[in-house]
Amino acid sequence: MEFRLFTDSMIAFDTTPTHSGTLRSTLRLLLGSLALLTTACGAPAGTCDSGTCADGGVLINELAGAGGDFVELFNASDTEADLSGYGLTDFDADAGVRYATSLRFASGTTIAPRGYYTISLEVNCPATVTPCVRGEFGIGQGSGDTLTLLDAQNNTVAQQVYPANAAPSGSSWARVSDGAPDFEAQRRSPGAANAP
Ligand SMILES: [Ca+2]
Repeated sequence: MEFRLFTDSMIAFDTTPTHSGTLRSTLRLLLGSLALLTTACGAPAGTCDSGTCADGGVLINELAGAGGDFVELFNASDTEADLSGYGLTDFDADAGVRYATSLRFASGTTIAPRGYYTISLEVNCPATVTPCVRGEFGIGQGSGDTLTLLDAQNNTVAQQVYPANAAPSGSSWARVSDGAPDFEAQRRSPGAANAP
Protein backbone atom coordinates (compact mmCIF):
# COMPACT_ATOMS: atom_id res chain seq x y z
CA MET A 1 0.00 0.00 0.00
CA GLU A 2 1.31 3.44 -0.83
CA PHE A 3 0.21 6.90 0.25
CA ARG A 4 1.32 9.84 -1.83
CA LEU A 5 1.11 13.34 -0.38
CA PHE A 6 1.47 16.55 -2.41
CA THR A 7 3.58 15.53 -5.40
CA ASP A 8 5.88 12.63 -6.10
CA SER A 9 8.87 14.93 -5.82
CA MET A 10 7.97 16.05 -2.26
CA ILE A 11 7.13 12.97 -0.18
CA ALA A 12 5.85 9.45 -0.58
CA PHE A 13 4.83 7.00 2.16
CA ASP A 14 5.63 3.46 1.11
CA THR A 15 5.19 0.58 3.54
CA THR A 16 7.46 -1.87 1.73
CA PRO A 17 10.65 -2.51 3.77
CA THR A 18 12.95 -1.78 0.83
CA HIS A 19 11.59 1.74 0.59
CA SER A 20 11.57 2.63 4.30
CA GLY A 21 15.14 3.94 4.11
CA THR A 22 14.18 6.24 1.25
CA LEU A 23 11.23 7.50 3.29
CA ARG A 24 13.45 8.28 6.27
CA SER A 25 15.93 10.12 4.02
CA THR A 26 13.12 12.13 2.43
CA LEU A 27 11.74 13.14 5.83
CA ARG A 28 15.20 14.14 7.04
CA LEU A 29 15.63 16.34 3.95
CA LEU A 30 12.23 17.96 4.49
CA LEU A 31 12.93 18.62 8.17
CA GLY A 32 16.31 20.08 7.27
CA SER A 33 14.69 22.39 4.73
CA LEU A 34 12.13 23.54 7.30
CA ALA A 35 14.90 24.30 9.80
CA LEU A 36 16.77 26.36 7.20
CA LEU A 37 13.60 28.30 6.34
CA THR A 38 12.94 29.03 10.04
CA THR A 39 16.49 30.34 10.49
CA ALA A 40 16.30 32.50 7.37
CA CYS A 41 13.02 34.11 8.44
CA GLY A 42 14.03 34.72 12.07
CA ALA A 43 15.84 37.72 13.53
CA PRO A 44 19.59 37.94 12.96
CA ALA A 45 21.53 36.20 15.69
CA GLY A 46 22.21 38.38 18.67
CA THR A 47 19.64 41.08 17.99
CA CYS A 48 17.29 40.09 20.80
CA ASP A 49 17.96 40.44 24.50
CA SER A 50 15.87 40.85 27.63
CA GLY A 51 14.57 44.11 26.23
CA THR A 52 12.67 44.72 23.03
CA CYS A 53 14.07 43.21 19.86
CA ALA A 54 15.41 45.60 17.31
CA ASP A 55 13.75 46.34 14.02
CA GLY A 56 16.09 45.69 11.10
CA GLY A 57 18.90 44.63 13.39
CA VAL A 58 19.65 47.99 15.07
CA LEU A 59 20.23 47.60 18.79
CA ILE A 60 21.67 49.43 21.77
CA ASN A 61 25.18 48.01 21.98
CA GLU A 62 26.97 50.03 24.68
CA LEU A 63 26.07 52.59 27.37
CA ALA A 64 28.10 54.77 29.71
CA GLY A 65 26.53 56.52 32.71
CA ALA A 66 29.57 58.19 34.28
CA GLY A 67 32.74 59.86 33.07
CA GLY A 68 31.11 61.15 29.86
CA ASP A 69 27.76 59.51 29.12
CA PHE A 70 27.12 57.98 25.72
CA VAL A 71 25.03 55.40 23.90
CA GLU A 72 26.34 53.35 20.99
CA LEU A 73 23.91 51.87 18.46
CA PHE A 74 25.03 48.89 16.37
CA ASN A 75 23.50 47.66 13.12
CA ALA A 76 23.70 43.88 13.42
CA SER A 77 22.27 43.35 9.95
CA ASP A 78 23.96 43.18 6.56
CA THR A 79 21.89 46.04 5.15
CA GLU A 80 22.07 49.77 5.80
CA ALA A 81 19.61 50.97 8.45
CA ASP A 82 17.74 54.28 7.99
CA LEU A 83 17.20 56.19 11.24
CA SER A 84 15.51 59.24 9.68
CA GLY A 85 13.09 60.65 12.24
CA TYR A 86 14.01 58.04 14.84
CA GLY A 87 14.63 59.13 18.40
CA LEU A 88 16.61 58.09 21.47
CA THR A 89 15.54 58.88 24.99
CA ASP A 90 15.85 57.75 28.60
CA PHE A 91 13.22 57.12 31.27
CA ASP A 92 11.51 59.81 33.33
CA ALA A 93 11.55 59.82 37.12
CA ASP A 94 8.22 57.99 37.06
CA ALA A 95 9.83 55.23 34.97
CA GLY A 96 8.13 56.07 31.71
CA VAL A 97 9.69 56.82 28.34
CA ARG A 98 10.63 60.52 28.26
CA TYR A 99 9.28 61.35 24.80
CA ALA A 100 9.48 65.13 25.24
CA THR A 101 13.26 65.34 25.52
CA SER A 102 14.20 62.59 23.10
CA LEU A 103 16.95 63.23 20.60
CA ARG A 104 15.63 63.06 17.02
CA PHE A 105 17.90 61.87 14.23
CA ALA A 106 18.00 64.10 11.16
CA SER A 107 16.57 62.95 7.86
CA GLY A 108 19.15 60.88 6.02
CA THR A 109 20.77 59.46 9.18
CA THR A 110 21.87 55.91 8.44
CA ILE A 111 23.97 53.17 10.01
CA ALA A 112 26.17 51.09 7.74
CA PRO A 113 25.86 47.30 7.77
CA ARG A 114 27.67 46.04 10.91
CA GLY A 115 28.38 49.71 11.69
CA TYR A 116 28.03 51.96 14.75
CA TYR A 117 26.34 55.26 15.59
CA THR A 118 27.28 57.05 18.80
CA ILE A 119 25.16 59.53 20.78
CA SER A 120 27.33 61.58 23.13
CA LEU A 121 25.21 62.74 26.07
CA GLU A 122 25.59 66.24 27.54
CA VAL A 123 29.12 66.52 26.16
CA ASN A 124 30.36 67.10 22.63
CA CYS A 125 31.33 64.13 20.49
CA PRO A 126 35.02 63.25 20.72
CA ALA A 127 36.73 64.16 17.44
CA THR A 128 37.85 60.57 16.99
CA VAL A 129 34.32 59.11 17.19
CA THR A 130 32.30 59.20 13.96
CA PRO A 131 29.49 59.13 13.17
CA CYS A 132 28.28 60.78 16.36
CA VAL A 133 25.67 63.32 17.49
CA ARG A 134 25.16 65.06 20.82
CA GLY A 135 22.08 64.46 22.96
CA GLU A 136 20.89 66.58 25.89
CA PHE A 137 20.00 64.00 28.48
CA GLY A 138 22.12 61.83 30.73
CA ILE A 139 22.04 58.22 31.92
CA GLY A 140 21.19 57.84 35.62
CA GLN A 141 24.33 56.26 37.07
CA GLY A 142 23.23 55.90 40.70
CA SER A 143 19.57 55.25 40.00
CA GLY A 144 19.89 53.21 36.82
CA ASP A 145 18.08 54.13 33.64
CA THR A 146 16.43 52.68 30.55
CA LEU A 147 17.30 53.85 27.04
CA THR A 148 14.75 53.54 24.27
CA LEU A 149 15.20 53.80 20.50
CA LEU A 150 11.95 55.11 19.00
CA ASP A 151 10.82 55.14 15.40
CA ALA A 152 9.31 58.26 13.81
CA GLN A 153 5.90 57.35 15.24
CA ASN A 154 7.32 56.86 18.76
CA ASN A 155 7.04 53.09 18.61
CA THR A 156 9.74 51.32 20.59
CA VAL A 157 12.35 49.81 18.26
CA ALA A 158 14.91 48.77 20.86
CA GLN A 159 15.20 49.21 24.61
CA GLN A 160 18.00 48.54 27.05
CA VAL A 161 18.27 48.82 30.83
CA TYR A 162 21.35 50.40 32.42
CA PRO A 163 21.42 48.91 35.94
CA ALA A 164 22.35 51.24 38.82
CA ASN A 165 26.14 51.68 38.95
CA ALA A 166 26.48 49.09 36.18
CA ALA A 167 29.91 50.31 35.14
CA PRO A 168 32.44 52.48 37.06
CA SER A 169 33.21 55.98 35.82
CA GLY A 170 35.37 55.84 32.73
CA SER A 171 34.16 52.40 31.66
CA SER A 172 30.93 51.29 29.99
CA TRP A 173 28.11 48.74 30.17
CA ALA A 174 28.48 46.87 26.91
CA ARG A 175 27.44 43.73 25.12
CA VAL A 176 30.27 41.23 25.61
CA SER A 177 30.75 41.41 21.85
CA ASP A 178 28.84 43.39 19.24
CA GLY A 179 25.24 42.20 19.12
CA ALA A 180 25.69 39.51 21.80
CA PRO A 181 22.83 39.13 24.30
CA ASP A 182 24.83 39.55 27.53
CA PHE A 183 26.30 42.77 28.96
CA GLU A 184 29.33 43.39 31.16
CA ALA A 185 31.44 46.32 32.34
CA GLN A 186 34.11 46.96 29.70
CA ARG A 187 36.60 49.55 28.59
CA ARG A 188 34.81 52.27 26.60
CA SER A 189 34.66 51.71 22.83
CA PRO A 190 32.24 54.24 21.29
CA GLY A 191 32.14 53.76 17.54
CA ALA A 192 34.29 50.64 17.69
CA ALA A 193 33.99 46.95 18.48
CA ASN A 194 33.06 46.00 22.05
CA ALA A 195 35.83 44.08 23.79
CA PRO A 196 36.74 43.28 27.41
CA1 LIG B 1 31.52 49.79 21.21
